[in-house]
Amino acid sequence: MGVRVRLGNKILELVTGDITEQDTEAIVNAANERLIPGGGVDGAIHRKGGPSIAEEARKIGRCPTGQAVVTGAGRLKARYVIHAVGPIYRDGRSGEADLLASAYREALKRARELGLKSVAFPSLSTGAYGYPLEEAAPVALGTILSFLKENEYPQLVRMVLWGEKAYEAYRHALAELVKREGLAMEEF
Ligand code: AR6
Repeated sequence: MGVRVRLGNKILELVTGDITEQDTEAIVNAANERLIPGGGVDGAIHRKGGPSIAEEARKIGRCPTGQAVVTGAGRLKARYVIHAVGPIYRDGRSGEADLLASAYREALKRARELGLKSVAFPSLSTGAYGYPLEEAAPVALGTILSFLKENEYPQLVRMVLWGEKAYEAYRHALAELVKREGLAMEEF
């Protein structure tokens, strides 16, 4: 159950749930620059996916804020984990929005490079990194929607929101975006 927007053969959808349970070809991790397993989404992915993810990440080494790198997904259903590093929120006037948009865009580029049809994202930066949900949601969804318009892959982007509060913030932001762009939002 959730909401979706269609752009030709491409879909952006919002659901509540757990990112580690997704059967999309890739899931995105809310990682840190050192790619060292932490808490939140990152902790859940490494716990459930097993040690191979951290081993691969260690070989890559670092990932600057606003960038994204790929590893396998260990024991998870997905084939790949795309580790994206969102910004730590300070005051909203320190380039956070640009860095957050970049983290989403770079993760989507990794999916495109791999020719993936489907990818699932958590709400980057809105946990330990302190980005307010209401500010993060329009940045995240605007970036994803532009990317879907301009690229053939991925074709399905699923935002997996942890709990009703996050889901409502994203649903509200999507409704605004859809209105502005003259698109239609469907419940499913
Ligand atoms: N599935 C989907 N969303 C989740 C899940 C889950 N299983 N668990 C939490 N969330 P966070 P960040 C939501 O803290 O803010 C780590 O230590 C959560 O409610 O995971 O980007 C890393 O190593 C929140 O809205 O990521 C970094 O050091 C969102 O996912 C740092 O935290 C993101 O919360 C990254 O912080």
